[in-house]
Amino acid sequence: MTTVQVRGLPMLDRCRVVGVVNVTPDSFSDGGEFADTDRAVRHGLDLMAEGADIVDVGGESTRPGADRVSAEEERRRIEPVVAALAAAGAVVSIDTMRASTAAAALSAGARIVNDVSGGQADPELPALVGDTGVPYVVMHWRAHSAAMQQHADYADVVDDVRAELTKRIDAVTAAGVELDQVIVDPGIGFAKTAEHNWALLARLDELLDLGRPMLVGSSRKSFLGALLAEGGVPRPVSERDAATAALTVVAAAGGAWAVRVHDVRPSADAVRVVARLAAERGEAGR
Ligand code: PMM
Repeated sequence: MTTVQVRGLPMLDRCRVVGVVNVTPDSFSDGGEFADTDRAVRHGLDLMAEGADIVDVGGESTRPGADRVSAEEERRRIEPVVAALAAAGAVVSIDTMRASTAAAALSAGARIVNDVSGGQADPELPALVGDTGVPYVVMHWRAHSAAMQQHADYADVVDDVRAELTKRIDAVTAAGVELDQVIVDPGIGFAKTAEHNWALLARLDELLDLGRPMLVGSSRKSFLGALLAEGGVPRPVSERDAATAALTVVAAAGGAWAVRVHDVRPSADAVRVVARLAAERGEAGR
């Protein structure tokens, strides 16, 4: 169990649940469904009602093979959604690799920056996070989505991810981010095969050695579709939520600080079950 504090966020006796609000027409799991502002806001409010501790708003798909959207389009998508959800009392994180988008979201009320590139896509983003002092999710990442699966090459995926995350922590702290702002993320599905994802999930404890809180995002990803395939046909995205909740149990019991999921209610229940058992065993919160 990690009891490491993140600056500006309350301690909790359980793993947090981050609900996903993708404001994109092309995201792999809920693509198009919430592209319009009102629907995205309503979706975020629903996730809060289901028990999300944080809502993560993103305007650019990171689905394998996805092309980038312009900074202007990304900002246009996320700004009103962030503003409405923050006004409704949500703790909003902004899922972006761009400093300009993050700055707009922070002005609109976001309180956390979730950078899937771990500071690599836009060197101005770590500096902005350093200046503003907000919590910063630093994910393991090797390349933009269009090319990332060509980079799924590791000697030992857990050792390599840990070493690369260590370098990213060093880089963002050199750029002005304080260590108590940093949350790490193994980047499940980003430049990784299904085998790599399973190895990381089986050995999460080795990533906790980094000494920072860890966020895990496995929700509905294709390695679950492959695991549950029938007759060679992957389980559809819409039918991967029970497996996702099972991984929430694994991550929470393994000491994760947060899980990032699309279907909030089952994971919100799961983290409470895990916390109750941890309390029964006399283990500390995080
Ligand atoms: N995965 C996706 C998007 N953003 N952010 C973090 N920190 N960790 C993740 O694993 C992650 C992320 C891709 O999933 P989506 O397209 O369903 O949102």
